[in-house]
Amino acid sequence: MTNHLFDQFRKQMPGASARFLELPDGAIVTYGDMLARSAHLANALAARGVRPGDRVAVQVEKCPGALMLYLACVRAGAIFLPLNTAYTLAELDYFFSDAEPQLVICDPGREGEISRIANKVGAAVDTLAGGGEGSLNEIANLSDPTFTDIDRGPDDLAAILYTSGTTGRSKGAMLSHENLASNARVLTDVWRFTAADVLLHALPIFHTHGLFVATNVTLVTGSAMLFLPRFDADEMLRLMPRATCMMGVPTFYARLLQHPRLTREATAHMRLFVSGSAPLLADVHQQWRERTGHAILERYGMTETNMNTSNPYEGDRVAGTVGFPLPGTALRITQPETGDPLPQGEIGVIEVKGPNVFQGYWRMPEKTKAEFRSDGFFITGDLGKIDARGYVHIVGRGKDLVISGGYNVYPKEVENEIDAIPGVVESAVIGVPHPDFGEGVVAVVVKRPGSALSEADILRSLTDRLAKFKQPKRVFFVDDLPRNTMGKVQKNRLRETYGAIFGQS
Ligand code: MCA
Ligand code: AMP
Repeated sequence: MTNHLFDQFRKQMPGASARFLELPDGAIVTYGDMLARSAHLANALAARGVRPGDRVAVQVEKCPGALMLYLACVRAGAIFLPLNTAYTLAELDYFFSDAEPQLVICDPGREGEISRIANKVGAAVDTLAGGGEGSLNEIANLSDPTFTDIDRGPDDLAAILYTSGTTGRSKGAMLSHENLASNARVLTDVWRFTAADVLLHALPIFHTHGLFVATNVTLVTGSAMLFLPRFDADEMLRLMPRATCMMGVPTFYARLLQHPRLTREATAHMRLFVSGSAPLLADVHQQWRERTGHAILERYGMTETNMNTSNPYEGDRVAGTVGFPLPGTALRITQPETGDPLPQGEIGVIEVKGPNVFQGYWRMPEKTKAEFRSDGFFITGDLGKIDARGYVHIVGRGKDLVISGGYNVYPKEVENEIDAIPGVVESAVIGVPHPDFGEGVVAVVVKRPGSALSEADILRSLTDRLAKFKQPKRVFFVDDLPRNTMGKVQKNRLRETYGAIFGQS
């Protein structure tokens, strides 16, 4: 039997007693523990009726068990569907109806409310929590500690990750075993990962960065992770002397720079700091270098493509650029409307092609077709250019997207929710500079004449509808939205008006 992705993990797997995870309290999960627990859980999934190709939707707090569940799904040939713990029931309802999972796994505290929406699509519900509680853990405890990995080829799906859409509807990006395996192998090479590495892991494990980039690179090298439940600057600095590398969103770096204990000595044991998911300010790059002596390595990726580019391990890590296309990934800059390649140095849309690029959007063949050129290049929607030395620069977004603390927020989705509030005529949602989150979400709203709606009313209405990170940090009321002659809302003018409200411009 071959299981394409898990076989890649097995290749470099060290002995059973080698450390895979170390928790903040010093508890260790060895590679042997990982093999046994993922086998227990894979057997539990099978016992719950999960068959190869079934979707397993998971919304649980970050804990070793959640990571084992990902590996159990891979081994069982199921499609892992991780969900941000911030998602509301309304958001989950959409994901379940679209993905039609066989099984939903959630925190024990949410079982009742989640069961109500999962049952609508005929999905069974189990629970799992960090302390070992939960119905799936109970079934796993009673099942076999060995499991024969299900046969899966390179093109079989390993995961579906939902990514919000410019139309306001989330799309499920289908990622194959080889999409994930190829990216893990390439990143291992370009970032020089070895079995001796210890990765400081504080990212959530329901998105590409923390789940695939960090975890899969660790697994294909047989290295270890210091596994934190969440980002905490004090904890990061306490553990850094025992780590060799860290992966983070720019907010991690901005927050660590606020900490007085961030010094050359505190980072002396580290060999690599990687940043991605959102633009890293050149100023943060510069300050980090001055305080620690390390040049942060910035890379660029997407849920649909895994990682596309990286600054070099050896050579100049240039602030404000995302480096070179990864080996095996072709990248070009084109004229957005026609797809015609542009001369070097000109700004256009970034397109990519390679084994890292996803298989399309779940049950959306038309949408998938629209995002690819006829020669197989995927249109990222990011605007960029390539400089004379070959470094890729991201200079803006062709898509209407806000990135807040590394989380994507599609304005259309938020506008749709605000427009549905009684008393609202229309709204425009924008991102403006924010000192902590990079960009902060702001809503500009036109209300009906005589309506007494307040900022607090709008925010209250969104509480059960949208994950907290998507909710506007501020709401402003105006009589009219600025529009161009075509009637399109001029968001650039709104960004100018509200650009300094978080104390930055
Ligand atoms: C939390 N809040 C946020 C965010 N996170 N608001 C806006 N944007 C956010 N990212 C809310 C909280 O609910 C809270 O609301 C208030 O803001 C302050 O929360 P705080 O305690 O300061 O936040 P935190 O819990 O410390 O979280 C901040 C964080 C976290 C550590 C930056 O958001 C995070 O881990 N981000 C990483 C996201 C990530 O992994 N992205 C990768 C996606 P209140 O006080 O009102 O309750 S993968 C990807 O993008 C591609 C593929 C790639 O290239 O990697
Ligand atoms: P996601 O949908 O969460 O996968 O987010 C992908 C988007 O994040 C990309 O299309 C980019 O707009 C953005 N992104 C990721 N890494 C970087 C980076 N290093 N610099 C600028 N934008 C980035």
